[in-house]
Amino acid sequence: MNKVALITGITGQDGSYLAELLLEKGYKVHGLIRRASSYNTVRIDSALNSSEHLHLHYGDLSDSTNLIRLVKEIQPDEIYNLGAMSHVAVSFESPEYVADIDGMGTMRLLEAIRINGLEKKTRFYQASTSELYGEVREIPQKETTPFHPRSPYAVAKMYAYWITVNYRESYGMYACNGILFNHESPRRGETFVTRKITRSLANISQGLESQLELGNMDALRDWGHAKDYVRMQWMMLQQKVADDFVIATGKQISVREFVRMSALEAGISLVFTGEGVDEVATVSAVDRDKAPAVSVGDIIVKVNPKFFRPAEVETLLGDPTKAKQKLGWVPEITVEEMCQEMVQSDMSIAKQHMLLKSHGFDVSISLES
Ligand code: NDP
Ligand code: GDR
Repeated sequence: MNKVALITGITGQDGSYLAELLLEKGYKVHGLIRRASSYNTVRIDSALNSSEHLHLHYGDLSDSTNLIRLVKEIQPDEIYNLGAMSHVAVSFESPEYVADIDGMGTMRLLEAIRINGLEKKTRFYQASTSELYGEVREIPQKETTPFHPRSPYAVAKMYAYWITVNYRESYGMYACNGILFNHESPRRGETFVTRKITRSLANISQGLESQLELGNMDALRDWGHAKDYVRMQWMMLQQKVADDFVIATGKQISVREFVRMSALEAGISLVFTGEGVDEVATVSAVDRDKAPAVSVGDIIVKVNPKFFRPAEVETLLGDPTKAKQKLGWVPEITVEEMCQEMVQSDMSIAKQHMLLKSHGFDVSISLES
C-alpha cells in the first residue's frame, strides 16, 4: 500500500522539493494550496504534469473546518506542516497574521488529527526554525540551547514548536520539530537574501538592473541546500520514536561573503569599502563574456537602511551532531556549490530576458524586495 502524505506549504520552496521526494518514494501526495488571483503552482507544475499521485486541495491554515475535513478525507499517514508566512522582515508588518498562521495554524492542524481520532496513525512534522534562537545564548546552537525569539515570526514559531511537543506529550502523538537553519536553492523566494543577491547580480551582469540594495551585510548564517533539508524532514518521520532535531551544516558565512561568492560566479570581482550604511561594493575586475554590462569602477552593491529589521538576528550557527548520530544524516551540498547553482540558474533566466528584450519584447523585472 502506498503511504499517504499531506503537505501544507506545497507551493513553497521546501514543499515542492518534498513533494518530488515523496512521489519518488511511491507516496500519494496531497497538498494544501491557497486560492490566489493568479497561478501560484509554478514550483510544482512539473510534478503535477508528471505524476497522477499528486493531488491539490484548496484551503488555508486559518480555516479549521477546512483542515478537519481534509484530514478526514485524506486520512494521511504523514503530515508535513510547512505552510507559513515565512518572511522574518514582513512579520514585523503583520504580527497578528503571522501569529494566526504560523502559530495557531499549527495547533489547528494538530487538532484536526485529534478530532478525527488519528493520533495513533498520523505522524506530524513541524517546520521549526533556527530563528527560535534569535539572540543566541550559545555557539553553536543545538537542541538544548535556550530560545530567545527576535521577531513576530519567531515568536509565532515558538508557540508552534511547543504545541507540537505538547501534543506529543499529552496525546502520545508522533509529532516532531525539525529546527532547520537557513536553506536555499534556485527555487528560493526572490525576497530572501541569497536569492535576492543571485538574481540581482545575474540581472546586473546582463544589464537588466544596475544596483543591488541590501540591509545588514554583517549578518552571519549557516546556509544549506533545501534538497538536503527536505530529505531530513522525511527521515525524521521514519524513526521509532518521535524526537526534535537541529538541521544545519555547522558552518557559517556573512551576507557580504555570499555577495562576493555570487559575484565571482557571475564573472564580477568586488571590493568592499566604507562601513555601515556607507558600505559599497565596487567592481575591481570583470569577465566580459559572463558580465557584458558591467565595467570596472561601477558601484553595484550598496546598503539601504530600509532593509534593516527592528530587531536583528546577527549570528546563527547550528550543531547537527544529533541528526548525524541518530539519523545518519549528512548534508551533501556545500554553500559554494549551492551558490554556483543559484547564480547559474538566475544567469540563464537573465539571459532569456535579455534575448526577449533584444527582440523588442517588454521585459519588466520586479525589483521590490
Ligand atoms: P516559502 O515561503 O517558500 O513557502 C511557504 C508556503 O506556505 C507556501 O506554499 C505558501 O503558499 C504557504 N502558506 C503561506 N500562508 C499560508 C496560509 N495562510 N495557509 C496555507 N499555506 C500558506 O517557505 P519555505 O519553503 O522556505 O519554508 C517552509 C517552511 O519551513 C516554512 O514554515 C518556514 O517558516 C520554515 N523554515 C524555512 C527555512 C528556510 O530557510 N527556508 C528554515 C527554517 C524553517 P503560497 O505559495 O500561496 O504563498
Ligand atoms: P532569515 O532569511 O531572516 O534568516 O529567515 P533572510 O534571507 O530574509 O535574511 C538573512 C539575513 O540577511 C540579512 N539581510 C537581508 N535579508 C533580506 N531578506 N533582504 C535584504 O535586503 C537583506 N540584507 C541583509 C537579514 O537581515 C538577515 O540577517 C529565513 C526564512 O526562511 C525563515 O522562514 C527561516 O525560519 C529562517 O531563514 C531560518
